Amino acid sequence: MGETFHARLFINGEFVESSSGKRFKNINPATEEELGWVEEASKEDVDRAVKAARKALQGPWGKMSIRERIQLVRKVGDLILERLDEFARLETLDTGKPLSLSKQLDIPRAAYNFHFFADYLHSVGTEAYQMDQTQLHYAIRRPVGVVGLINPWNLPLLLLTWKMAPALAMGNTVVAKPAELTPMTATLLAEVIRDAGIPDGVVNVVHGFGPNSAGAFIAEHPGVNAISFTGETTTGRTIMAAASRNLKRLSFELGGKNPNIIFADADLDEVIETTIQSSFSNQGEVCLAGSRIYVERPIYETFLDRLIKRTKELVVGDPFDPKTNVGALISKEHLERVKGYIDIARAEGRIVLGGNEPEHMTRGYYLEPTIVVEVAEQCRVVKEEVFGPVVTVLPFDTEEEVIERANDVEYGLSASVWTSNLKRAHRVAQKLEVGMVWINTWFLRDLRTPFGGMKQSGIGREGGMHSVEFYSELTNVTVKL
Ligand code: NAD
Ligand code: 6OD
Repeated sequence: MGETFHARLFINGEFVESSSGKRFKNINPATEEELGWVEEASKEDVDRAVKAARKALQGPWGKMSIRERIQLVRKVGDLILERLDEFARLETLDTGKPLSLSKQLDIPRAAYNFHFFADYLHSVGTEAYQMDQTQLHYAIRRPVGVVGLINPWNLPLLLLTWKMAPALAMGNTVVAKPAELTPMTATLLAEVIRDAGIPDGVVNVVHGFGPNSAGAFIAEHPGVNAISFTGETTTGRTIMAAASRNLKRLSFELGGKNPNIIFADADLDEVIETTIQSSFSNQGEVCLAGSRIYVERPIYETFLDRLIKRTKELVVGDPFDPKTNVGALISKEHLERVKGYIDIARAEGRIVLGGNEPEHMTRGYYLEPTIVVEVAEQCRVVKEEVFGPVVTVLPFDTEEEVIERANDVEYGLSASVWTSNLKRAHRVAQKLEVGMVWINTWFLRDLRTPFGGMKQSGIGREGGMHSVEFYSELTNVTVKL
C-alpha cells in the first residue's frame, strides 16, 4: 500500500492517540503485510468520548433544527461518494474483499444509508388519539441520547453507517467502535463527518478489542443509553449482561445459518447465478449467506453439477485484480476456524469441490469455494455458522420435511425460497422461523423494510420506521379538553 495508515481515535472532533499509549498492528489479510497502527482506546478514552457525546447532545446538536441536522446527515453521504475510490481501497485493504465489491456495494450503500435516513426523517410523524370531545393524546419523539455502535468486520462501513445514519438523523450522538480487524474506513468516515460540518462530539470513534477493551467499556458505561450491536451471538450475550447494569436499550443483529430452499419448478439459470452470490460473495462472510442449500430431489443432481461447474469459474485471488471474484478471508485465525469446519465436513460428509487453500496464492488467507454433500443434518457444518466460502447441498423430498429441516437450527435470520408456484412460495415463507424471506432472489434490499432476525439471530429490527423507533424515545402527552 505504500504509506501506512494510522487509525487514531476520534473524540470530540479531534484525532487523538490512546491515553494509555497502547496501540496494535493492522494486517492486510490478502498479503499478510502490515497496513499500519491502530490506537487502542482506554477506559478513560471511552469515558471522554461518552462525555463529549453527552455535551454535544445538550449543546449544538440538540439545539439544531431538524432541517439543518438532516442537511448535514445528507452531506455525509455526498462526501462519501466524492471519496468513493479512497474508501473502497481502504475497505479492500482491511477486509481482503474484492475491490469491485467495495466499489459497487459497500461504499455506495454506506453513502445511501445517510441519504436514505436523511430523506426518511422528513416524513416521520407520531401518533395522536382523540377520545370523544374530551381528551387528546399525542406522542412527542426525541433522541434516546448517547448511542454505542459496536460493529463487525465483514461489511465494516456499510454496517457502521446503517446504524450511524438513523441515529444521527434522529438527533442522537454516538460512540462508534469498528471491529479491531477493520479500523480504516471508520477513521476516514470521522474525517468526512468533520468536513461535513457535524459539530464536535456528535460522532466519536474509538478503536479497540471487545473484552476488557473499547467494546466492553462502551457496553458497561452508565452514560450510554442504547447500543446497536452487530456481530456474533455469543458476543451479544456478553454485551447484554454488561448493558443490563443501567438497562440500556439494545438492538442486536447476530449470526445466521440461512437455508436456500430450491423446488424443482424453480428457474434453474437464475437459481444458479444467485446461489453463487449467496454462497461465495464476500468470501461467504455475510450474515445472510445461504450456507445450507436444500434442493428438491428430482433436480438435485442437475443442480449440483451446474453449481460445481459455475463455482469452478470463480477466480480466487488478489482483491485488487478486477478478475477476482473471491478475495481473502479476514484473518489467519478465522481461516483456521473455517478450515476446522472443512475437516469436520471431510470426516462426516463428502467435499465435492474446494476445501483447500489455493496453491497459487502463497501469502494471504485464501480458501477455495467449498461444496459439501452427503452430510448428516445434525453435523456441525449444517448447524453452525461457518462464515466462510463453505456450503452444504442436500436433497429433500417434501415441503413439510424441508421446512422442518430449515427451522431446525438455533438461528433465524433469513431464508431464500425458489419456486415458480406462488402459493407455495407464500405458504413456505409463513412457516419459516426467520426474520427475512427472499422469494426467487437473495439480499434484495429496500431500506424501509424490517431487517433482523429471530431466535439466536437477534433482538429487534432495523430499517425505516424500525430504526427510527429504536433511536427515539417517546413521551405521550394527554390533554383534557
Ligand atoms: P464479533 O462478535 O466477534 O465482534 C463484533 C464486534 O463486537 C467487534 O467490534 C468486537 O470488538 C466487539 N466485541 C467483541 N467482544 C465484545 C465484548 N465482550 N463487549 C463488547 N464488544 C465486543 O463478530 P465478528 O467476528 O466481528 O463478526 C462476525 C459475526 O457477525 C458473525 O456471527 C455474523 O453473522 C455476524 N453479523 C451479523 C449481521 C446481521 O445483520 N445479523 C451482519 C454482519 C455480521
Ligand atoms: O443490508 C443491510 O442493511 C444489512 N444490515 C446487511 C447485513 C449483512 C450481513 O452481513
